[in-house]
Amino acid sequence: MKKVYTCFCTDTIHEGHLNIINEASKLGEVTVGVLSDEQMIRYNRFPLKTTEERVRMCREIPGVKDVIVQDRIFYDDVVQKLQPDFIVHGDNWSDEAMQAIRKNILDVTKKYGGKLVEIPYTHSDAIAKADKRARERLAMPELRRARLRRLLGLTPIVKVCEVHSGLTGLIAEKTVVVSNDGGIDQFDAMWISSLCDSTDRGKPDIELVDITSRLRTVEDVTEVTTKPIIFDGDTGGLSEHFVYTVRSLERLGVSAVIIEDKTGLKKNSLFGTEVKQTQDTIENFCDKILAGKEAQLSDDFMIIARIESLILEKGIEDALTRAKAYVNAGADGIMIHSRKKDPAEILEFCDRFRDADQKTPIVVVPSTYNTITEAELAAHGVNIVIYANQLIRAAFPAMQNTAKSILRNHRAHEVDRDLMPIKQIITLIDEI
Ligand code: SPV
Ligand code: MG
Repeated sequence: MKKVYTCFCTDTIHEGHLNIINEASKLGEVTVGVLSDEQMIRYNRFPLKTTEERVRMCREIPGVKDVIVQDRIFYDDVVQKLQPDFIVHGDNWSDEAMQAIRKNILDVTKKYGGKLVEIPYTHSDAIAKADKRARERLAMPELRRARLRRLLGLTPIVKVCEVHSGLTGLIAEKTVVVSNDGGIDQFDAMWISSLCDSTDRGKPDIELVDITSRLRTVEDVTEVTTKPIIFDGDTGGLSEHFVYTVRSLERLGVSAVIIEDKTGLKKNSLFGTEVKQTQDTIENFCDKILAGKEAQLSDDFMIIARIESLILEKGIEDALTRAKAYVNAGADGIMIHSRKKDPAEILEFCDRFRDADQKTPIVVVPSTYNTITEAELAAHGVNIVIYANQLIRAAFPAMQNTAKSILRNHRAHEVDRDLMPIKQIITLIDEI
């Protein structure tokens, strides 16, 4: 009997999968690989069912002899172990990630004489609808909100991209690449930055954009995405106001709010001591955290305390004292910020904080110390990395140069080669 292998990364079995099993069983005895949760989130979408539930689901498919967990998106390990005569896959190699997987299968099967059998993909309205529904379920507030905590247990470091609109939300949601180290990667979550939300409205980052407008941005993003959201709550305002913000964010399905320990007129942290900024007292800030935790209705929402001691040059001891106090007051995580180019002070803080506290998640925003890699941050105990402003910093110069070119040339012809084709912009929203 020949050995046949196919891998599923799905929560629901539909006629397309049944067709694959049907075709596969004509070739021999079928083993189904179930892609692990850890790999599903790098390559596909967040699974609605756990790995174990998906294994059970595949065991029930008639014609399946065995089910195993495939814990890498690339087939090398599992195929070298099983040495199947045939690997069966749909012929829907539509993007760079899928093509990298196909190349990997061809490379690994060549080594021992296995064969890739490509089955025409089953296109049907029912499948497309089921797939769309499954995606849309992920956007439901209860499901979306809980997923940040689940991500913390699933991946060495949660990668978060700044978004400030529906369009940037779609970029964070849908961009999947083959990374330079050969893996497949995508962002895990989104950051609604106060800097970028303000900048997009042409306003300074001084808590001038009111909370109702900020929540409108959250809604613009939630309407078209499914990934978890971390909201930049600035100082949180008065405790009496912060409790309303917490409830509103929970209702919208936001997973976490980060509030910073500053008071009075807030300025962007990256100004550091160049402008007047006042750090809150430990007591006041702890009271605010406590008020937020008491107001919170769901178990999964997180209030993360952001420490500005390094930004305001108060030193690591002060940052560590505050971190301890904020965790004791109920903070579900600590964000430590720095505007140095060198990550040394951040790493020292993380190492010392981790020595005393192995549990509380650490969040960092490496905007200035941007040579550090995610793996290095994770090695120092960091759990969440936020890329806080790169999308808007990319967009502004591109738009400004376009405006300049039109003015200089008294026409738009010269700049056209730098732009997305008209045909693409009118279909973009359906395609991305
Ligand atoms: C933001 O993105 O708005 C932040 C991070 O709060 S920073 O701009 O570095 O202060
Ligand atoms: Mg901010």
